[in-house]
Amino acid sequence: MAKQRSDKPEIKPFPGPAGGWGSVRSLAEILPRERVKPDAIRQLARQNKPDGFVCVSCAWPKPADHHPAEFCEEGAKATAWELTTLRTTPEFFAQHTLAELRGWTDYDLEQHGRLTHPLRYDAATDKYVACGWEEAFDAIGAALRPLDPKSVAFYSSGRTSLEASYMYGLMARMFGNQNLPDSSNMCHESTSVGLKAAIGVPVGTTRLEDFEKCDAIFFFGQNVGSNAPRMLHDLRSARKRGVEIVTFNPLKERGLERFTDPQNPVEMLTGGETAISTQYHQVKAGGDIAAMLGIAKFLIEWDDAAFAVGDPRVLDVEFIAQHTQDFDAFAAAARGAEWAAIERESGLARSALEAAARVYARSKAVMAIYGMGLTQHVKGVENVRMVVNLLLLRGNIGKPGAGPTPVRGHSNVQGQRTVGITEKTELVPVDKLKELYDFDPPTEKGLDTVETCRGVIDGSVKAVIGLGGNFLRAVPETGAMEAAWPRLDLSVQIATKLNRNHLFAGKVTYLLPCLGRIEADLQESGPQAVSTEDSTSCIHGSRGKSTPASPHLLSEPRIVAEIAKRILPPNPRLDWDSWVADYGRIRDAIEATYPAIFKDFNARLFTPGGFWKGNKASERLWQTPSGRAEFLAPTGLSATGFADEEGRFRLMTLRSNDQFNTTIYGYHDRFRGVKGTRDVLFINREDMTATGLADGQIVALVSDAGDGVLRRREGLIVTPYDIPRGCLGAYYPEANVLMPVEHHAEESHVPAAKSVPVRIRA
Ligand SMILES: Nc1nc2c(c(=O)[nH]1)N[C@H]1C(S)=C(S)[C@@H](COP(=O)(O)OP(=O)(O)OC[C@H]3O[C@@H](n4cnc5c(=O)[nH]c(N)nc54)[C@H](O)[C@@H]3O)O[C@H]1N2
Ligand SMILES: Nc1nc2c(c(=O)[nH]1)N[C@H]1C(S)=C(S)[C@@H](COP(=O)(O)OP(=O)(O)OC[C@H]3O[C@@H](n4cnc5c(=O)[nH]c(N)nc54)[C@H](O)[C@@H]3O)O[C@H]1N2
Ligand SMILES: [Mo]
Repeated sequence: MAKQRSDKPEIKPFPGPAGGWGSVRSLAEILPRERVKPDAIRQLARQNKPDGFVCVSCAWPKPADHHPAEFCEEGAKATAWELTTLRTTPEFFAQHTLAELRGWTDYDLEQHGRLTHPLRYDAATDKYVACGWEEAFDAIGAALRPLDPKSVAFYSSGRTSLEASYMYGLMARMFGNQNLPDSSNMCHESTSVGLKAAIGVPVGTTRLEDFEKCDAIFFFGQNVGSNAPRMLHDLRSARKRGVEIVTFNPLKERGLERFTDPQNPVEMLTGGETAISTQYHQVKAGGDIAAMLGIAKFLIEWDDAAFAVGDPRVLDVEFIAQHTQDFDAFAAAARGAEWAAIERESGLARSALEAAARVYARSKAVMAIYGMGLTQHVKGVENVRMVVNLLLLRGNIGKPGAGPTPVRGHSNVQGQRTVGITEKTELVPVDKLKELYDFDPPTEKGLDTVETCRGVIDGSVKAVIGLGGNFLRAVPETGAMEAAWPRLDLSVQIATKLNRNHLFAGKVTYLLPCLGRIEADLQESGPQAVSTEDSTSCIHGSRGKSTPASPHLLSEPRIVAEIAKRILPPNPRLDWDSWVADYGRIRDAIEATYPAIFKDFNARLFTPGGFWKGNKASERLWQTPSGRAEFLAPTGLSATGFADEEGRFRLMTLRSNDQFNTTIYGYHDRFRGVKGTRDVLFINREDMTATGLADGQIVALVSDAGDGVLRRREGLIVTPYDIPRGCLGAYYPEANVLMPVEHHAEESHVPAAKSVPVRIRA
């Protein structure tokens, strides 16, 4: 097995840009390491192209006029990860007990390759054994049928196609619940809640062409170089037009500093790079509300002054009067905020915020791009509302080149919510479902991710089905969750590779291997395509062509249909088999359920650049209770949800440049200069000295949530780093053991992974 953790990790600053030769070298390492099939390179050429496949990595939009190679280093890694020739077979499981495998790292588990056979857990030997598909489905049905539907959770991860997601949500509702927790609950749920309340749509309002029309971009808490690298092309062209990019991030992330386009031979050969951010503000973790309020305070004060002397206004007063609600309360909060408190909470000087406000004031069209640095806080929804407040001040929503631009995570995470993966009744066309399928859809709110965790821990959740993902590893409170998992009556995981969730068995446990999106999916009517929705609400078809990793794999729609048939009474209105035979029929059903969005779905499936599902807020039609866009005065200046105390730090749990969520591709976080390890604790040098620690010393972190629960992560290497004082950084998911399940965003329940209260133990 290719272990590449080293005993002597190397931690030193990386001098290069994002992209550039570093990304080419990284690819040259990953392709052989995954021992990809010979056709992988041919598959890469089909990535993100019309009639090709939609990249299985991030959700950044796929342009209509694509590059010759419309993929990035990270996308290529994701493709190679799926097209590896390595296999995790029944022979492998015959050699290893789950107890033993629990001692392996996430990297080693997945690096062993694709799952090949359906597997049943055998408690007597503590091993997985191969089983037949019929046996698995029958046993799953037999375990589920007697359970109270309310005690079953149907988790899904945001990679799953629109087709499989629609079937999965429908199956849960027909079974009798809306317990549909998904990865979005840990991710952009703060966006879905915040934007919906503020502007009436749960998604961003911008599209790719807005990059060509904006004058400024405000960029909060998203690590573009690692997590949405294709956006670097859009940022680079914007910069070349003179667009100002003002970034707020506690860390100096390389992709936000400078970029060399690996697809531009001149840049590559001459070492040319584009500086990305024109201002870089190292805000404290949890300090964005204060920072944005500071900017708003300047704008409002300048506007007051302009008004007094009859100068042109700084705010878009017409827009505010015509389109918004509660401006006065927000303006009062901004006027009333003290500079000393703003500076303290944001960690930024008043002069720095003034510089940012100047850019904002002189720009006619501003995009606000953001990611997990805003959503994963106790006040994550308020963070999102502050982004909207800022945009509304100058009418920066619903005009070209302007608007909120949340950067979604998984390639179809936004789409899942569009087609019914949600625990919230108001997001589901209940009447339509009733009319189409002649049943009474449940109306009681279902369980989200945090509530599912609570339920697993307190025993009220008795079965968990996971359609993709690595639930047990991605959630908070992993210690208690792992301890509680064996009490489940049923644990079913549908997956492509072995991960840590699979190593915890319930009383009845199945691990079901499925096709990946890049693989050919052959059903009765012929080869099938699936579809996804990107971050800008464009819907794309995706056709896999690569030979499946094993002849025993089933597609996700087929697996869902087989489970559905075992747990639901026959329904003359719904023939699961015919849907599986031809996915076009699933799309017809999606169209029938959501006619406005999916009109002529099958005909439009392979529209270059995707087809847009529309967005009322971008037309300045506000589907809010007031019929207007809503300002919201923040309830406080800090997003952390806890008080500062001597010795208490704000831990940010971070992704490296060499992982996709819980999938660890390798141990090289190139941009941050970390090689050979993930056991790193980033700390400000002055904090390191003040706490009496030394560079390279091994320490532990303990949670400091004040709830008396001992949560501890050992073996972290103290690494002095350019990070604001009082903040720490460590890698996700290894740090999740430190996260209390109750430490989550207030309205959205997104675990507050970007400021976890911790203490250092030497
Ligand atoms: N290659 C790759 N691509 C991915 C993923 C991956 O793991 N690997 N994951 C996918 C998924 S599911 C998602 S959700 C996205 C995640 O992509 P991101 O949204 O970029 O998420 P993170 O990597 O967690 O990093 C968030 C950034 O926020 C900063 N930050 C932390 N706290 C704060 C704060 O309080 N304020 C501000 N302003 N910034 C802060 C961190 O320094 C970091 O740069 O990427 C998707 N794409
Ligand atoms: N501390 C901390 N915790 C976090 C975060 C954080 O920033 N910090 N981020 C959160 C976020 S934003 C997210 S989105 C979640 C991610 O949570 P999840 O989406 O649950 O996790 P992933 O790591 O993306 O899932 C990886 C697994 O998916 C399976 N898989 C891959 N491809 C396929 C496929 O095509 N079909 C099927 N059925 N399975 C497949 C593989 O078996 C692989 O092991 O984690 C959250 N947790
Ligand atoms: Mo995510």
